Amino acid sequence: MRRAIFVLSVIAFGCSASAVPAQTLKTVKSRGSLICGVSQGLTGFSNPDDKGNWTGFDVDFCRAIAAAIFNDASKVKFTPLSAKDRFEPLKTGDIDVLSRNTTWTLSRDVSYGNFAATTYYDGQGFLVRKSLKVNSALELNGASICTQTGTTTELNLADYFRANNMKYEVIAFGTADETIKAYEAGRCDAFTTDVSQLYAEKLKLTNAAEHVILPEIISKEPLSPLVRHGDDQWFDVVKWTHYAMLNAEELGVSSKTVDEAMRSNQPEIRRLLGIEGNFGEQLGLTKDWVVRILKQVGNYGEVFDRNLGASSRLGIARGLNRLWTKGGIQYAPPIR
Ligand SMILES: N[C@@H](CCC(=O)N[C@@H](CS)C(=O)NCC(=O)O)C(=O)O
Repeated sequence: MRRAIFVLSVIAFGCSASAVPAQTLKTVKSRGSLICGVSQGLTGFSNPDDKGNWTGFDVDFCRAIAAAIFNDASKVKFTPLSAKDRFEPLKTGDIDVLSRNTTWTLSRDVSYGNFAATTYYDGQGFLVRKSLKVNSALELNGASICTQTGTTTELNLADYFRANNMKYEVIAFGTADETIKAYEAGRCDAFTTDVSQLYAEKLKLTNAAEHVILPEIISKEPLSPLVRHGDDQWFDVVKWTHYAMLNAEELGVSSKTVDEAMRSNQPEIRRLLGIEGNFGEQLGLTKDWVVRILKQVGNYGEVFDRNLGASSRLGIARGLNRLWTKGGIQYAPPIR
């Protein structure tokens, strides 16, 4: 009998995909911090300063998860990952969530985990020197193009040139820094990546005004945080962190107005802030999970604005990332 139980448990546990526990929320709570995979340095999304303090849109997303869990947005350890090596640490359990300007694609969804929600709708573009006198990507026939390995960027580039019957030479590097430096040194005619990243990398050029982003957007790059397969509770926590921040913006509740909003008699606001219902508890969190996020990190619009938008060095327009009520496609399911 005991042997039978042993054999059964080997079948049940020994044959599972990996040794990583399925209960990530429990693991994170008992560890006392969230481990968040980010880029190796990309202004606006995830970037460390000289003291090792990380800032950015993807960083704030992890801080929001930590705020919801611990009521302390600082309880996050950031693990910088290259484009090529970003997925493995999720599988092995070395990170709890990948929040690294990562495009949601079918094969990544099948192979690496669950994409929680599109936090940023992006698309791929090209940066060229004005002196090249090129006004459209369709004039890049025969050009050499700098890009980064292990990205969707490389694949879209091949598609675009093939579809338009144009020739090109790709020069690929392991990091964003190497890629932009090679472009600046004149090793290639154009630099290609997601447009948000073109804005970020352009800031590193000695004379940014001599370069221009071409008008074509050649792909869809829905950027999303990624969690492991097989842990629905954690998937929900990460997904609803984004949706809570979006719903808060839609309802006009921000870091500045949250205290006042606690006195609101609007049912949607009362549910958002945990005054009515037990939505936080349903996720394995506390009633005030959204209040914690809003007080410590802010709503979606505030996070966008300070890292990527009008109040940032990048100055990227909200564009597709406006709320659905304002002409964009950011739309959150309701909290009820
Ligand atoms: N969204 C694309 C591109 C992501 C990507 O890694 N882009 C580079 C180009 S700027 C980057 O973020 N590099 C930062 C780094 O190397 O840490 C993808 O998911 O494949």
